[in-house]
Amino acid sequence: MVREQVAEFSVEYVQALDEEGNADDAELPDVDDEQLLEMYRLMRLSRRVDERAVALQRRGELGTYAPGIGQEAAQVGSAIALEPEGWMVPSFREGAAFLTRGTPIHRLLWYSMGMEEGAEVSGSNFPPSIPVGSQALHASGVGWAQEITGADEAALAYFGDGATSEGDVYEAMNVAGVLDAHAVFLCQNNQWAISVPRSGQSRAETLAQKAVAAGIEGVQVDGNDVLGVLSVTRDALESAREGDPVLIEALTYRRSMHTTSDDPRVYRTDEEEAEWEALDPIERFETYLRDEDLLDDERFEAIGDEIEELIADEIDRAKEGQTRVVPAEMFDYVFAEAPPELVRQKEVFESQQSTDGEGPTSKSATSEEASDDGE
Ligand SMILES: Cc1ncc(C[n+]2csc(CCOP(=O)(O)OP(=O)(O)O)c2C)c(N)n1
Ligand SMILES: [Mg+2]
Repeated sequence: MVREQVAEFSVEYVQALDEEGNADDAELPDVDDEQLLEMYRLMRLSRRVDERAVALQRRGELGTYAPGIGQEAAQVGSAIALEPEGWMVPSFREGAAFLTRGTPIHRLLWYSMGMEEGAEVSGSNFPPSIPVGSQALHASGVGWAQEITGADEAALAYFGDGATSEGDVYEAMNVAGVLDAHAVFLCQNNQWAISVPRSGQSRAETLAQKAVAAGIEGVQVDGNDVLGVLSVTRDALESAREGDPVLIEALTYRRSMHTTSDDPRVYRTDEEEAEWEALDPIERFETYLRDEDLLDDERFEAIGDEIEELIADEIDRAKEGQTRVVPAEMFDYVFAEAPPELVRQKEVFESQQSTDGEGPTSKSATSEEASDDGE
């Protein structure tokens, strides 16, 4: 009889900035001062956009919105690592990543206002993907194409902890491994999938180890440490460009609601929220920047003022541009030629709308009286 160990694995955890904002020089990525400040600005901008968007939804000016509050480091750090030519393949909570990739705020708002224009492919960014985990397969496809054409680029897929329980994500990693796809899979483990906690998602000690079955590398990073995320994602993209896909598990926390249709108070405790509040990614980075003499009170204020002004302008622009909302458009644009079943569903939907007396709506820009400053 033979009995021997035939495989073993371990998972590394990376952190460049600790919980108090102290840097580990060995793990610091190569970034200049200007880039550091830009990352900080993007993190604050994303948070304010989320706060304002939730306030707009509460006043009926926006549809469902999924804020990424608490996940700014995981998104900004990784999106900075992705070169502009690299493909971003997001899920539905990637506002900060979109902003980092240069998507204007009004376009993000249009998506939640029901304007198809908000879902257009822009630059090398895929539109948000609502079916959980499905976009991981799209990233494998893009990454495979890059391998075939010999492109020196890679695709970066975003998904959550909950998505790692979906077959799509396993399939995506597996096929990426087999085909040498230029793909990085970034799991933002924000501890919750709506009301299902991480412990209810998988018995696996880490989500990064889910890479092992696909034969690809898996690594864990402190997802509230923007510099650690940047460093790990850069390395992963470099490896992916060589045909070696990587799964990154970024440990973070969804500090706000799942979406504006959710109330987390019914399934989680104040103590847990307070614990993670103390680990906030923006404050940690701010401490680091102040210690490095890159940030003082004056600059802090100036960045905040500039952000408020930009968001106010962009909200106006979103409202002015929201000239029409055509719900039946949800049946368009996925297929070049709609399959018969979809054509049938669209007809039923449109006939129901006309009997309800609710045809395609036309909404003109409204001026706003109430305050929507999100406070
Ligand atoms: C295939 C599929 N199943 C269920 C849903 C409903 N749903 C939307 S988000 C979500 C939880 C996702 O959790 P996670 O992957 O951790 O991402 P997070 O929302 O935390 O960013 C579920 C179940 C969906 N959109 N798609
Ligand atoms: Mg989650």
